[in-house]
Amino acid sequence: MARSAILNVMVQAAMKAGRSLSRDFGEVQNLQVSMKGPGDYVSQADRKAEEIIHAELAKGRPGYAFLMEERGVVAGEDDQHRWIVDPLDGTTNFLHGIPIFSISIALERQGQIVAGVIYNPAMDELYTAERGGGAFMNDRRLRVAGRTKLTDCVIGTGVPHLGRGHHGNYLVELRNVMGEVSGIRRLGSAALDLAYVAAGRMDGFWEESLSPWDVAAGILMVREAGGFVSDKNGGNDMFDTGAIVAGNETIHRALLKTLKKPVTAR
Ligand code: 2AM
Ligand code: CA
Ligand code: CA
Ligand code: CA
Repeated sequence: MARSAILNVMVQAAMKAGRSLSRDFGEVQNLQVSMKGPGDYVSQADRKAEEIIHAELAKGRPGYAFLMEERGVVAGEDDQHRWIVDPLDGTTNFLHGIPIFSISIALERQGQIVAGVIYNPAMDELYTAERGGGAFMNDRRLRVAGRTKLTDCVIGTGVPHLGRGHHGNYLVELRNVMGEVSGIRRLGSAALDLAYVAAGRMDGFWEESLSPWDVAAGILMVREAGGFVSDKNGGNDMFDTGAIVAGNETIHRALLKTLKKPVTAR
């Protein structure tokens, strides 16, 4: 599979940052951990990885703007292009020595996501997608799972921290989904959750209170693997609402319906 020049720039940045994360993994005592908000930790590992990605992308495509989790907005002269970067998705896992974390890099052109890279350095799994060009894990083409009955499905989710807005309603959603599926998984990296849906490892995924850097690359990954992604109303406002629902066409629709159900009696 030949990668485009721009995807190569993104892959190089992700792999270089991945080497930095791998060096820091297990060194939590040296990482100056602090809390940004309820349950939201940041460490030197996040900041170093972000530094590397910023430098690599700015070198590869000078002038593009950035939206990065730790630095925030970095303006660029080029108003057509924007990088959306999460240097370490799954910081909580990382700091606990759980090897489920990733780097997520997306490129927007005129407001449309055109390329995405998600990399899990601990498992050396590299997910790439380009608009119209399909999604890949390492060199293997990805396709979402084909299951069509929720009862057969493994569904990923993110459990919102107590301080996050929709915490109360989440328990209702979880109970409703639990009652209809074969299993629930909570990986702790929204970018990897979406990559796993693209790879057909999980049949679907939903979470709320996410930020653009958590989902930008993953949205393209799932769509390029033939899947469907929306906000909780079936619209395309994932960045503004922070909510995301993903799966193949049938499971995506079924999840949207289940998530709207009121509390069910037991
Ligand atoms: P992070 O590790 O980059 O912060 C897990 O449910 C997902 O939610 C991850 O993508 C994680 O990204 C993000 N996340 C974790 N804690 C969060 C918080 N307190 N507020 C918002 N997002 C959070
Ligand atoms: Ca964070
Ligand atoms: Ca994140
Ligand atoms: Ca992060």
